[in-house]
Amino acid sequence: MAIQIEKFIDEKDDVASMIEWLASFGATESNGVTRLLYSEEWMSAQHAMKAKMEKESLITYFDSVGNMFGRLEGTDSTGETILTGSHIDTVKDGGKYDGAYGVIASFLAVKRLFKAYGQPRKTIEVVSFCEEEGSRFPLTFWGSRNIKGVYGLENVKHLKDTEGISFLEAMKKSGFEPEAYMPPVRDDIDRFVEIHIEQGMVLEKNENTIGVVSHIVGQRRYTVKIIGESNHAGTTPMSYRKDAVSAAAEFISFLTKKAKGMDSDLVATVGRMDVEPNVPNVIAGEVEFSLDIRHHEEVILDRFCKEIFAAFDALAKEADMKMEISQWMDVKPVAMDREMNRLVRKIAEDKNIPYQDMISGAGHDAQVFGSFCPTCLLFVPSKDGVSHSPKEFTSVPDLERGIDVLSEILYKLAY
Ligand code: HGY
Ligand code: MN
Ligand code: MN
Repeated sequence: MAIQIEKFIDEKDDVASMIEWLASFGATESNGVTRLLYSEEWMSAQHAMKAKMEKESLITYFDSVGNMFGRLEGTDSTGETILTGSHIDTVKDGGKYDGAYGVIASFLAVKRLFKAYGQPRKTIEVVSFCEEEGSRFPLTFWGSRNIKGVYGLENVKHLKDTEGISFLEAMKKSGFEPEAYMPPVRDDIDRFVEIHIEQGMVLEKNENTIGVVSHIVGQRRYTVKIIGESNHAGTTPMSYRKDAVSAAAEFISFLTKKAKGMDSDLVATVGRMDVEPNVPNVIAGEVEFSLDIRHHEEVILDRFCKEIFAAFDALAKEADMKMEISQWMDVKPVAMDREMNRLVRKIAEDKNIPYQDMISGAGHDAQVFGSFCPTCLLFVPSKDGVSHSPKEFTSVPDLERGIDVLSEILYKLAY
């Protein structure tokens, strides 16, 4: 895959220009971005970001799964590294800021610190994680979970995307040879700092600019398959049908009512649905849908999942249909580091930037690191709380104040 990146290196390096520049890799007609793991757009974005970092004299490199790093060596030889960054992949037709802002902000913060103070005491690395969303293959946090040794090739060798392309094929095609895979586990990461758009409406509603995340919710994702019987839409009486779509509709309306009734912080989403044979005059023989369930308390997640799957089982039996449930994500709720959050609040106060503590309803790479090292996650506001959409937007002043606070945190940690 030929990567032509020279033309990108001399862009202006202010945050607004860089957001637009990075969004040009995978730009969609609706002014959104689709940059799926190991796609051409993904590859070009990683290489272009790498070239930017090289231009600022960072030592850049890829690990064996496509995480890309820009390293600013520290003077002391403890070997400990302060890692900062976010993910480069996006959802389909997503926004320009989700993940990308964190990579760009970390790069601009380190560039600013290097220009102002030279070499840090502790090494700082900017990371552009290869994948966080789970939007191409049914697996999330492929980048950060490799760095923490939670994932390896074992977890992906059977996976295929919706076009039937295997994970390993896609990995190889984008230049990361599975045969050459070396577990990119890092044990030198002393702290991890991520800045990200909030993707919700809390900060905007409360007129705050910085969100100091106390916890990131736990998340479980499943694929539910209902096997009925396809038949003629005109000649099959209602009582003789095994209609997979009407069964799925019953499951989903049960699930939605249950979620609303159990706990105001519980969210349950069916985002993807495939119907077979998916034609108007045939009763659906099969339906497969995704399930995304989140809460910041494990005990609520457990209770909700137990109750809905028991009910699904009973509904399937009653309708004399088969049901298969496969779980492909189970991320625990994770608390962020209190010490680092105290530092963030102090910095925001000193800079007169309005802030608040909050819980993250979105998943982030910070929750992978949070169980291994002191980690903090900062938010900047999302206009109207919209995200995972081309309408995603954050104002330039908010983007810049986020970089001000991030620069200060990195200064305190590494200089
Ligand atoms: O889906 C999420 O929570 C995140 O945007 N990956
Ligand atoms: Mn994200
Ligand atoms: Mn996202």
